[in-house]
Amino acid sequence: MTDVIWITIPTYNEADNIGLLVSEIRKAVPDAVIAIVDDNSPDGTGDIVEGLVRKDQQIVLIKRRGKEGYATAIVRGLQEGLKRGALILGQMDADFSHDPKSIPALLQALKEGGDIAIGSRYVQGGRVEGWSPWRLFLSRSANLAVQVLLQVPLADATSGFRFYQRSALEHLPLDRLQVEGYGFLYLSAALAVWKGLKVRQVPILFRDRRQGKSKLSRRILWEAAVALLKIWIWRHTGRWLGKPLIQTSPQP
Ligand SMILES: Nc1nc2c(ncn2[C@@H]2O[C@H](COP(=O)(O)OP(=O)(O)O)[C@@H](O)[C@H]2O)c(=O)[nH]1
Ligand SMILES: [Mg+2]
Repeated sequence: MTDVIWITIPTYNEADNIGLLVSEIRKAVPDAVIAIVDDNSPDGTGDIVEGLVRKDQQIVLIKRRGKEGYATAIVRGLQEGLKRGALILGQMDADFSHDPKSIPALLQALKEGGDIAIGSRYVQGGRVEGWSPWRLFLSRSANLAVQVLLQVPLADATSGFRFYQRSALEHLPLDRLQVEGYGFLYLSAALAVWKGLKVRQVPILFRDRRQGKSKLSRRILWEAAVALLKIWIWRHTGRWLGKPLIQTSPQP
């Protein structure tokens, strides 16, 4: 394994997407290691990936026992990449919302000096296709709230299509974040900005998923909103309201 570029893909019931997605990523970045973190999907996603692993040594399957959540799946995949010595580590969804054809542009942004490249829907040249006006409004308002309350000058901090330099990831305590889904995404982006890392925003076309169902629920949306308030209070008072969302020491 060359292990230079490592792409983490969390999956839960993505049997209709994963095979084609992997082959499209292969075309876009022939040398990348593609690491799929599957939570024992009832639809057999893991079995499909096992078949792919047999044909392609640059595919890795990380199996977890059950549905443990998006954020911890991302962390697990990225940590495995760090352990195996990857120099550039990325994350993207399995449902074709994140187009593999955009990966080279994200990698280029790192080459040009970025510590992190975020595929962004809400910068010039970026776009969302297939969302209802309501869903778009929610996503845009969430990002506006993050910009104003956390003072993070990023158009799309809730995007899950990203690449990190190894050194940047080593500076970010992602394994200590105690928040799921969108909250995990904007908090990790905010930490990068607060630490002075260079975050590049690369325009992407985001398409709503074609196959399967969204797993990020209303509960996770609500959790992300409450988390925003808690983080705001913490930044202004130094105290957490309730359980700290950033643990002081790594989890055992
Ligand atoms: N391993 C794992 N992957 C998950 C979990 N929840 C969501 N995912 C994956 O994370 C990605 C984003 O989830 P998705 O349902 O598309 O969320 P949405 O795009 O916000 O509606 C997809 O690749 C999902 O299969 C989970 O609990 N475990
Ligand atoms: Mg999706």
